[in-house]
Amino acid sequence: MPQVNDTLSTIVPRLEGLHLFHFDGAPCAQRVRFVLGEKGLRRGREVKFDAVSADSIQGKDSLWTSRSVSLIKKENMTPSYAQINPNMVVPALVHDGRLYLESMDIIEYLDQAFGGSPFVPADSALRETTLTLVQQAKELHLSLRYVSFRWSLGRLAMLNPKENKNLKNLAAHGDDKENLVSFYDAYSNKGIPQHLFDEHLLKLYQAFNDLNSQLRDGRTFLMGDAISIADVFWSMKILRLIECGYLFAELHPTLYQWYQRMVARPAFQNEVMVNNRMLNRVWRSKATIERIFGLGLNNALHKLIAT
Ligand SMILES: N[C@@H](CCC(=O)N[C@@H](CS)C(=O)NCC(=O)O)C(=O)O
Repeated sequence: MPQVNDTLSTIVPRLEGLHLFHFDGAPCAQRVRFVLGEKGLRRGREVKFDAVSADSIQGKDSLWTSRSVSLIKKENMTPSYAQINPNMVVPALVHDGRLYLESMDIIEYLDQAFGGSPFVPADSALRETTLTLVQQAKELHLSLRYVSFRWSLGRLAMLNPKENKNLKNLAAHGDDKENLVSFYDAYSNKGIPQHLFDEHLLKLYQAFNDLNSQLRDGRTFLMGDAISIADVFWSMKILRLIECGYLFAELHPTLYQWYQRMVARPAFQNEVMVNNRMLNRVWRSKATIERIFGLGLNNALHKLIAT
């Protein structure tokens, strides 16, 4: 069981039912919301992420309580959230007072706890190949971060010296497995340099090319006939990159068709997109305008491929 046994948080043990600490626009949290939806668990009420009033801690049947942690307001870098998730990232799931971190472990737990068609296959050979593909997606997490921070956030998400110091203090008492300290230190000083953007955009392009080739045999999902955790991880990456102006339909058409099958699923529409549509439209409009002026991510990628 991927449960965290030694939480420092006084909030976690008090929560009844399902509570998800997440952010609407964060791909890592979107993965978990998607699987919750696929398992028939719907989003219930919204409460402040650190609320502990008698009403807010109660669980409701088939509904999960949404505890949004704003990455824009840097609520993930506050002492109360760092006690819940010492890595200071979303998502985190609590089920009847027990804490689960890491989107992959959370999805595996949801399979065990709520049944339904498994996202992590039971067959050991299939499980291994599925998790290899998930691992590949995880390794590209940093690439997505470099590309999306340079393209969409620019200077907006930089930390000021006080925030940077605060992050370092929190990390000194936590785990910082996602290396937020080194990332924000470099990014807040000089942004994301062009060479890193280019290198990571190419890495993503090559990975999507490989997936596109694999899907040419006509399979419905990445691992065959059944949807799996691999589909979940990769589709959320694509969602974010489309927002940045990456033209999948043009560059990886078979992969794009598979992605459309994911988008058409009710869980994608209801749990991934529902509160994310506005922001999604804003990013996509920005990308379209940039494309018209010959700027933007897709133009950058075309130049890189041509060299
Ligand atoms: N390995 C973690 C990664 C979680 C992660 O990096 N989450 C991002 C959002 S996709 C985050 O919270 N970032 C906070 C920040 O950049 O300040 C998981 O899969 O759960």
